Amino acid sequence: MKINSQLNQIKENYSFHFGIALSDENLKKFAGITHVIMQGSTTRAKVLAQKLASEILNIDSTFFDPINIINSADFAVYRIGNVLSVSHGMGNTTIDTVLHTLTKILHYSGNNQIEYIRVGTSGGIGIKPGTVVISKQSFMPDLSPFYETNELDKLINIPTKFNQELVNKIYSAQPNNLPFDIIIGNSIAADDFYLGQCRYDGAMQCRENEEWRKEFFSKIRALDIYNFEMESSALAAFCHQAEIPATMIAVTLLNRLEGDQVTSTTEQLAEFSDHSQRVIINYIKSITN
Ligand code: R2B
Ligand code: URA
Repeated sequence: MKINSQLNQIKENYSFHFGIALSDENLKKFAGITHVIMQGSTTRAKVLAQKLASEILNIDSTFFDPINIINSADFAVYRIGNVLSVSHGMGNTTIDTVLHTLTKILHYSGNNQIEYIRVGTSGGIGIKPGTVVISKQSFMPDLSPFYETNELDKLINIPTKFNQELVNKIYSAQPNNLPFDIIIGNSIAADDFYLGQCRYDGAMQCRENEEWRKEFFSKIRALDIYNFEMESSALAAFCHQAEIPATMIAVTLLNRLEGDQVTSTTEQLAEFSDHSQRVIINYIKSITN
């Protein structure tokens, strides 16, 4: 892990976004971590913590309620063995704040070798809903392989390639009889769910028509892009700079060639969410057993 060297001269006693003192007692809770699994919602982070506890630590989840080790209305962090199950909210800007906050704490706690994996949901392009995509590379909406962000008025570009070795390890850890499709491909991180992904069902009307959108969708498939979501470029860029192996495992909730609305039932959505969580559990089990 490569961290800002200026941190050595800055004394920090409190994590504002996680609402915890950076005391020895709290830092100990973050020591010895090997994997950080990130999902959008606090509920999904807790569900994964329960599943990991039962599948990796053999804890009967009927009698176990994971403890959130931070104190924030926006985010949650659960620890299961050497794995953290973390929520990151929605969008590149939100996950960026979580990445800085968490990585500093992990650094102060003496961690050095950690993998970061986002386990998310996405909108598929031309693939069956429920398919899981492991990302090799994240693209900006303009199809550049760099996260473009601003340091005040200075535009900066950071590469958005994920760690290929980690991608292959996760893929190889899956059994042949997975009851859903899994592919390795590329992803686009859009600026939002509606106009950013050219949806016609937003409160504001898109400028572009269906013909233009169809052409764009065929163009991105030629770049091996299979899904839209909203956090992968910030994650890839952050981890590229920090030299943290990272990727994203995202299930597709719909096929954008067939519509804009997510029409699945609550049960189907829970099942889809279980697909991407199953993939990460298989991987974690393969390296812990
Ligand atoms: C996937 O789903 C969310 C939008 O509904 C967003 O956080 C993402 O990347
Ligand atoms: N998340 C997204 O960002 N887009 C979708 O279409 C579905 C989930």
